[in-house]
Amino acid sequence: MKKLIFATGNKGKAREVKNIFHGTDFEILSLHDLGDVPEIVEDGETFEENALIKAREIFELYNNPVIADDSGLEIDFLNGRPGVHSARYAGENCTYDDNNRKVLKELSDFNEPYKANFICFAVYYDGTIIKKAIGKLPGIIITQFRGQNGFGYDPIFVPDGYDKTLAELGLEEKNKISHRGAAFNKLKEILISMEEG
Ligand code: ITT
Repeated sequence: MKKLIFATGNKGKAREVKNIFHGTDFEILSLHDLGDVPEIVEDGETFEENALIKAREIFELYNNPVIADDSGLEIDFLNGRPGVHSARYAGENCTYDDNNRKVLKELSDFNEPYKANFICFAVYYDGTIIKKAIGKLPGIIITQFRGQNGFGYDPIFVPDGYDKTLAELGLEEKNKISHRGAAFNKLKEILISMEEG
């Protein structure tokens, strides 16, 4: 097995990405698995910059190939916010619930449907090589919270073509359509071909 450290402290993301790499020769270890989740200052202006900041910092710490993602929700009426600020949109130490409520409060000035896209920028870094992949999931924000699965904005996001929120879908079902599923499935294929030389 080839060890890949997933530079995330987000347990929801770790669960999803481990499922994507299940059955491959890659073993995914999250920062929680390694025991320590260092504070990383994500001060990039784009998802790409922040994903690379996380990957580089964790590579320096463990000297082992790393994968990372920076992701978020871009809402049309909010000019792409919360975007790169999705994790702490309602402030330092806020909960997912605080973020969801803040988004719904801001959207209450507009008329439905509230169009949005989830974006995931995934990277691989091994000290020399950088590989990148992006995934996107279009949908709408709804004003009622529905479902218990997933994390973050999942309970208020209904993907286009679905009538369930992401929090009402199972993990595997979410991975088949999600921004993270798309990005990491692409990255996985790139890494498998790299291994095959
Ligand atoms: P790491 O940086 O440690 O990976 P994080 O949660 O801080 O964890 P990001 O900086 O990439 O991750 O912020 C992503 C935020 O965007 C996340 O906290 C959620 O609020 C939201 N988000 C991203 N992907 C999501 C998904 O699949 N479902 C719901 N919300 C998501």
